[in-house]
Amino acid sequence: MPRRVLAWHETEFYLFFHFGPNTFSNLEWGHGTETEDLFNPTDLDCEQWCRIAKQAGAKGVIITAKHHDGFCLWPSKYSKHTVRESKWRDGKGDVLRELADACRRHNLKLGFYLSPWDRNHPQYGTPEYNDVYANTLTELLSSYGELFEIWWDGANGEGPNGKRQVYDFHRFEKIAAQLQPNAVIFSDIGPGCRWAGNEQGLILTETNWCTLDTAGFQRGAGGPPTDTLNQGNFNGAHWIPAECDVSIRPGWFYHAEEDEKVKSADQLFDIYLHSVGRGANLILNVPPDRRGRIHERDSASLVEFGMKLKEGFDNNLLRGRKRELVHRICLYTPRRIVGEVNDGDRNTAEAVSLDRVFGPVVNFDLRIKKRFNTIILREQIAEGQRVQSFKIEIKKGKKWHEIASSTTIGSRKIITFPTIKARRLRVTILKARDMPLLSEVELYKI
Ligand code: FUL
Repeated sequence: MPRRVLAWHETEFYLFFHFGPNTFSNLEWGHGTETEDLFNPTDLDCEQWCRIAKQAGAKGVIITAKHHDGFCLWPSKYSKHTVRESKWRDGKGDVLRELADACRRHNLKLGFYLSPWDRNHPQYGTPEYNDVYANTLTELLSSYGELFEIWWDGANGEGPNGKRQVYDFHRFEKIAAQLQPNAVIFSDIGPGCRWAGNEQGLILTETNWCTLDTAGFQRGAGGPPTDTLNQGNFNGAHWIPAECDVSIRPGWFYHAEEDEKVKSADQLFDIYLHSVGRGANLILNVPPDRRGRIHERDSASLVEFGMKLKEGFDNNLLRGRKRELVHRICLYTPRRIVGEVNDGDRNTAEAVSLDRVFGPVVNFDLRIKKRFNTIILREQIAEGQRVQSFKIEIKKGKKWHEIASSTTIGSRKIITFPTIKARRLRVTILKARDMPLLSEVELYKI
């Protein structure tokens, strides 16, 4: 599996910034006819965006470099509808430059949303627009340093001349691969990662395969059914993991009337458990306001959420504890993947034998009874996704009692249950398509 894919999985949670003329017109889908002067943030502060992203525990950010209205947040050579034509900073501003610099200072990864649909560009709906998009993409991917993701939304409406575009995605993918070989491309069907089929940020069931069949499907209206996008395909031909997108507010862009509707830290945490905790990545939209700052309400929720994450997952009760493996394992040694499931190292894994005699069981002894309510399992996805079902039990007296069971694991599975007190705990892999490789098992009281 390419390094960029593994790096993408480890990025796990990042912020999305929808920002542009819609921020000032109060629209969600701008018409493309807005005057450039409409875009006029009074106090743009990308430092503040990045500080808050860090406090929330995000590892990166993605911004709408261009949304459907066609307005470019940077002075693109290939458009006349950009920050350059606006009075903001006398036409000398560049939002992407400020954000890229702030990301570098804060060690955050960066990605761009470049809407293929363009309601402003005069050539949209003609073959020439594919040249325009290819040039714009080339400019964007060569000017702001390394990117971790490129975002292609599925919306494809009509342009100013009433025509829809037939996109040359194949050409765009080639440009991306050449200029940003470490970036993963998001769209409904990848090729890097897939839309999870809803905008609530949720994997809806316990099952989430990173593999997907894309043959015969297209981006946008021609995509796979949303439940397939949500769960993936068990025998899917391509590694196209799910990315869950959701906004901290009802809309994607900032609207003052939604200030009272910002999701709470608890709601965000619940979304996290149902996205990252089900093996997907989470992209959480936080729209900057008309000042060009993240609104106080949003930042309060995000900072509290970040603390919940940090404190909740700070003390892994299995670290340093004696772990017994009931059966022994054939040590699996291609490359570096030998290690223990409670060594805190994502890059080491243990093979759990599916041998019928010994049983595919990993046992933990906490030495004294402890209270806990959350378990995290991680699979060594560098070798693929294998586990189909598993259960977790605690020992009460001489008997084992099941406290939870589930299906897939993948990059990360977080299972929560009412707090219990126990000394012995075991994880049993019930079904797997191949020898299960667990890289981590963690236990918490959150
Ligand atoms: C969709 C767009 O139409 C929405 O405006 C928003 O950008 C969302 C994330 O993607 O395709």
